[in-house]
Amino acid sequence: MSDGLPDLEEPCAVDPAIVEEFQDKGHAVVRSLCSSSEVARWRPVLEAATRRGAWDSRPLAERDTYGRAFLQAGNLWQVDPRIRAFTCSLRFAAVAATLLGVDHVRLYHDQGLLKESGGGRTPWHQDQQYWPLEHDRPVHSLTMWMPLVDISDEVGSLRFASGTHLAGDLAGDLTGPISDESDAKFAALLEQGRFPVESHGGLRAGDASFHAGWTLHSAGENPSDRDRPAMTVIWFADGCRIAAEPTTHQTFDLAIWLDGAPPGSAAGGPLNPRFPA
Ligand SMILES: O=C(O)CCC(=O)C(=O)O
Repeated sequence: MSDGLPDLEEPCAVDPAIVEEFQDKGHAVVRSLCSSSEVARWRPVLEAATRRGAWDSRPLAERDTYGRAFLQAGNLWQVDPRIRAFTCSLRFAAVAATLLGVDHVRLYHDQGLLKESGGGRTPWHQDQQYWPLEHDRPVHSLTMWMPLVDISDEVGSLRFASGTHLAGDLAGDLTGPISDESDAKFAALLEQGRFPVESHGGLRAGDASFHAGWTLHSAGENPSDRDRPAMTVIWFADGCRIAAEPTTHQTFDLAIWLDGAPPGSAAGGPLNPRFPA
């Protein structure tokens, strides 16, 4: 227990069909990873930390497309000691390691993402574009995305372009920020039909989807009258190296999540604990 919050240390077994789905498609969902009563207790803590730490809290109308997608705040486990027990829980890390097919993962960072009522769509993007990480395994990083409230089909969960996890950098330039332009570029690519777009639809609070670093994904708008708080945790396979030549975009991640480690060195400083230790 952490401050009376539910303990999440018990590792949970993952159905082999889910592992196969993740490895084939680059995304999968684990239902009831947290129970509704666990989420009910964690939600106020995670949601309050996200609102407090939001990087851009201007009114929706004043933000650009990416800013309208959600309020976001990262490394919550560093700013609120209670959240360490959520982000660093063995239950989540064990699923991450099983899906990646490795013995150990390291924390990359966590992020609260709250899509406000009336918030815009999340543009198509590949997370790994920002991550200065290299490994011999093509799939070496992943994100857990857990809604903290039940989400209807109308709001929906993330949309994934299946198979893109093995395609690497689809934009062909690791430098572009998430924008209307990058969104249009990816949408045009998807129209060619090479990568089927799939969603796990509405989810219950405590269900969690997992997607690989290169999996192209987006999310719809929030036309409902309720905010959609979600918590994400991101890990990489133990053994990753810091990219030999980080791009301009990746230098932000290098400084914030990897403690400015030198290019080419082993990834895994004090901000990146290993699970299981
Ligand atoms: O919450 C969203 O709308 C998008 C989340 C996302 O892109 C991610 O977790 O990588």
